[in-house]
Amino acid sequence: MITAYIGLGSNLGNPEEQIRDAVKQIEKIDDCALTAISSLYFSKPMGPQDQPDYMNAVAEVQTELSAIKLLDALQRIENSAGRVRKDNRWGPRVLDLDILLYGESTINTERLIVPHYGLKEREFVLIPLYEIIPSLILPSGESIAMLCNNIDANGLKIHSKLR
Ligand code: A4P
Ligand code: MG
Repeated sequence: MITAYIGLGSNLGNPEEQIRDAVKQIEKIDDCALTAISSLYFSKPMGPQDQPDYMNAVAEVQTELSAIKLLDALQRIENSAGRVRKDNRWGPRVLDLDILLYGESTINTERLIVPHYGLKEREFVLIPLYEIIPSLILPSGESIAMLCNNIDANGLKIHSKLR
């Protein structure tokens, strides 16, 4: 059994509804139990500024799935939310589900890079992660507490509880 962390993000359509719906879909993944969920946060867009604000959250799961099977399941949820893959980097999206951490694993394959490459620079990932597991140490040896201390919150704020 592996503990993995999933980042949820949305800034198109109805972001709150899409994130709440994605949480329900994650709960239904076989061989995967949702064990914690952060609050739902408002965040300012990273990247192009001419796009709507985001809503972000982080989920903790305990899973028997391999990392790639977990990615398959998350991409099915993204696709069923109507996600259209475009090549505009950091552009707006209906639903983005990223594997932030998969146990202590470091993965570097064509389809999957874990820990997620943006993890340490994103307040909308670090702060929700800290909310659910303040004692977390990354595979790099860095603590989530130290990373949160050193990041600009960039207007990040709690919108509502997800549970
Ligand atoms: N992939 C590799 N590693 C992973 C991983 N750890 N988890 C591959 C998930 N997927 C991973 O994904 C493209 C490919 O990455 C997948 O097919 C998978 O094989 P994608 O979801 O289409 O693209 P992406 O991850 O969204 O990449 P992109 O466009 O660089 O976006 P980012 O970096 O995720 O940023 N501002 C705020 N406030 N909040 C946000 O959530 N998100 C973005 C998107 C921009 N600005 C934001 C937010
Ligand atoms: Mg993604």
